[in-house]
Amino acid sequence: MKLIDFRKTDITDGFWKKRIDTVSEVSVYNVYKRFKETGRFAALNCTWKPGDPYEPHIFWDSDIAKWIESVAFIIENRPCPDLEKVIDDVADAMEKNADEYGYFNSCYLVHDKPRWSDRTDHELYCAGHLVEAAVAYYIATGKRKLLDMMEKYLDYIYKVFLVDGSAAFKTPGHEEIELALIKLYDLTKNEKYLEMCSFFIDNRGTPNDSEYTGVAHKYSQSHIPVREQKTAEGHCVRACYLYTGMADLARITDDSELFNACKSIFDDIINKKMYITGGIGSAARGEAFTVPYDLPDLTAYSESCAALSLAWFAQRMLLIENDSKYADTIEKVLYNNGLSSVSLDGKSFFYVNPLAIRTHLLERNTSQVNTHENLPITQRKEVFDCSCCPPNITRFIASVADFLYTYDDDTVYVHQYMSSETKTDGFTISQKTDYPNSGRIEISTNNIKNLAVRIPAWCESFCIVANGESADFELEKGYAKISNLEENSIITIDFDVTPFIVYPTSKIKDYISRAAVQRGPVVYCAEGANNDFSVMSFRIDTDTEFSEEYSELYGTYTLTANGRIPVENEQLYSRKKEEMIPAKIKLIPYFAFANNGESDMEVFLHY
Ligand code: FUB
Ligand code: ZN
Repeated sequence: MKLIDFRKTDITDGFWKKRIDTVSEVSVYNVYKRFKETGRFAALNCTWKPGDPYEPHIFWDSDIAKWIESVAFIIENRPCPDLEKVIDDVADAMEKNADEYGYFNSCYLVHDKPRWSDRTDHELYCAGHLVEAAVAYYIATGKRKLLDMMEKYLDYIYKVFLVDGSAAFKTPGHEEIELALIKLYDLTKNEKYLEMCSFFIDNRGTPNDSEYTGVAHKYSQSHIPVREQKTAEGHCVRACYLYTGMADLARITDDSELFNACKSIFDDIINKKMYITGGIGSAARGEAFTVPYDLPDLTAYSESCAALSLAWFAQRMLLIENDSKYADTIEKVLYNNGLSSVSLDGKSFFYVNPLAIRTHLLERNTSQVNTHENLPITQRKEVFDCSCCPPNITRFIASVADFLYTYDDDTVYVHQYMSSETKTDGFTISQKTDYPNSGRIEISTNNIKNLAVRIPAWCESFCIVANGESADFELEKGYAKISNLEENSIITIDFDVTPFIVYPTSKIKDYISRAAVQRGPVVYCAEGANNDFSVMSFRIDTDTEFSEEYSELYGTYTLTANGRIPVENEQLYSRKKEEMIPAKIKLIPYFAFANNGESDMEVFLHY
């Protein structure tokens, strides 16, 4: 399948337009300011010396690169000459400081450390992000400086790794360059980039991969060759960046062995290791996947970058196989962990996205210095020492329309629902919808023969009308396929978005006798700030009716549900069951938690 690039789509209004506006008007400027204040832009001048403040860090270049990419995506639709000037200055600084081979890494250039000596030091990771930035900036502006520099740099990497084999390692400790090489290949069609991508993918976890093989290196997916990997292991962002590159390579080279590895890894994630919010990563230690069904809410790691990387992995799988599980996963990320990563005002970010906050436990963190509980922070921040997430979120939201459609000669697949207008390759398609607030989507098509629309996994009842009549469709792997459309057609879909209860499997021990609430794709949570009782001790009536109230602030509904709370009592243990009295709980979308001060929060409520 082919992707309809986000550049061909205009998100016209509704839920996502507001998010894109906030990212374009607030977030991207705020991230710039914070990166400037913290020395990240100045580092590119490579003038830092020991004793100076703001010592360049091994992946600051990648922070800047993701920010550049975000701006490049934004200026496709709205000019930002001020930000473009910043990028041009970055390109000048890089050009000035790159060495004769095109090598550029602001951290390595100012430190006296031999290059390509330490696999964990992110040189290839930074190069990969800079390649992505260069491609995006070139596409947006036609300016070649960054792109030419990165092509020269890649020639050097090719020589060091593929020709001379002179680096101390074969594959990067943090994957990223693999998928970046594919983006550059897509732009240039230069086979050399495919060869490099295969090299980094196929050497991983083999005896060639220097001393980094063995069980201990599940962390960087180096325990066995990637084609033999069947389960998602190790550091989640590394993992999903690798899987994204693997799926890209499998598609382009028609490599079914590689694709099958991706398939079983993907299934392992969504069936055993994914949070209801689309988050991944159950352990702070190693920022990693752990064992199946280990999905603690309070100590969830669920790094923002990890959820985004899962969405990108799923998107690449959709280009190979039309199965709605991929787009369902993307939708989970979009409306939950993806959006919770950024505050409603667009200024601050979560790195870790927990599914519960119990404020009284925070004391445990501070009472004894040496027994840190690793509880996630409870409020978003504008910048982190390790600030990989903020510019990742801005580029993700700025290019969100990338998730809408794929197509081939026969059929256009609609994966996500957003008010939008798209013009591409001889056909047009537009959507009018207030999704996810309403389940109604009106799709207008021109010159599309067959249309396949995703029926979300959460949806139990829907109807489809094509050109005024109840549509004939075939259900195939989660898509309703409507064939032989008229040249100009209007398809109206109605999904039932009545709120519902979600029961987790009891294999997830943390959630036994607990359930979550969802409305359409949006997962809800209860916050202490909106309820005058402990949200953890609330028991929800599983047959509750929900009442809904639209919130301008959230851009969607808040819900109220019925249940019970215990009557206050002094006994720590008793032979008598606690007395319960009726109570109503207010629920807000999970993505909006922690926008109202520090507060308890629960996604899974007891029943
Ligand atoms: O190492 C670069 C980035 O920093 C990773 O992707 C994140 O998990 C964070 O550790
Ligand atoms: Zn991150």
